[in-house]
Amino acid sequence: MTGVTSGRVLVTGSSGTIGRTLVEGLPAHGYAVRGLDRVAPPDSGLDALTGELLDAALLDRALADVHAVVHLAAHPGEAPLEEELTSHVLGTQAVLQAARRQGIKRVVLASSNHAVGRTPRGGLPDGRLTVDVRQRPDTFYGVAKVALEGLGSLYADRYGLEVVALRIGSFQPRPRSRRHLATWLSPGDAVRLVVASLSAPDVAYEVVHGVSANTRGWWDHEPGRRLGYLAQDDAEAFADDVLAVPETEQDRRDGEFVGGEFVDAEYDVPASVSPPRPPA
Ligand code: 15L
Repeated sequence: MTGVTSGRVLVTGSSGTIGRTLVEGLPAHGYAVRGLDRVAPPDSGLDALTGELLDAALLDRALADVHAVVHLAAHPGEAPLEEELTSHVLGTQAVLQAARRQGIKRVVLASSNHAVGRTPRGGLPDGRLTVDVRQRPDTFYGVAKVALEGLGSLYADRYGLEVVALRIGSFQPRPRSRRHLATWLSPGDAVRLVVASLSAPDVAYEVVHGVSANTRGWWDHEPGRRLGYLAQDDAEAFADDVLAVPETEQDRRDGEFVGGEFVDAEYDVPASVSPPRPPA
């Protein structure tokens, strides 16, 4: 199996923060980008469609003449379970089904560290977080990301799709907290990570960490390296600024679990709302 090293790539969530970074960054690596988002793109020159992921006809149009998909579109934080499942699970299944219909094999999925966010740092072998730890969500958002990974695995095993699930840390222009000194994913590394995920040969189903080469990082880089992801940025370059702000109780708690503040009880939300929002 060869990877996708050129051609057209659909980026869902192309108006979001990571999406805009990929729209800008992927062309330099030989890809033509098509966007899909419920929000019209800020760049009117982009080949883009606007609408909802659960619109199968729209997805078929979006995936026509496309060689691979990077699926980012979803609600990026905590919400009631119905909303999370609609956004991450039904939305992802819609994309995977459309990829099958259009004969597209390579699909990169945006998972999150919150799929394993309740993992305590203490007690990890060698203090390293590996991608094979028990799925241990810290929120309904994390539960939905666990299910997204499950769907990716199912579509790889059952239908032969080539799926890379990215457990993304903290995607930010620059690290803003002590936790980010370990969890930061820089914009440049996000592009490198996606390029590696698209172009790596021999992918069936892979989970990789989406973090930069942070001096204070503790998440295993090996699965990413195997795909060819060589992170270049290090949050340490911003450590003086971050550490100039006095440490808070939240900072201290943030270091105890993978998911940082998502683990806190304040992230609890009402168990039910109606009606659920359609996915981004
Ligand atoms: C995520 O998955 C969220 O989408 C983002 O809002 C951040 O909270 C990030 O994780 C993080 O853990 O820093």
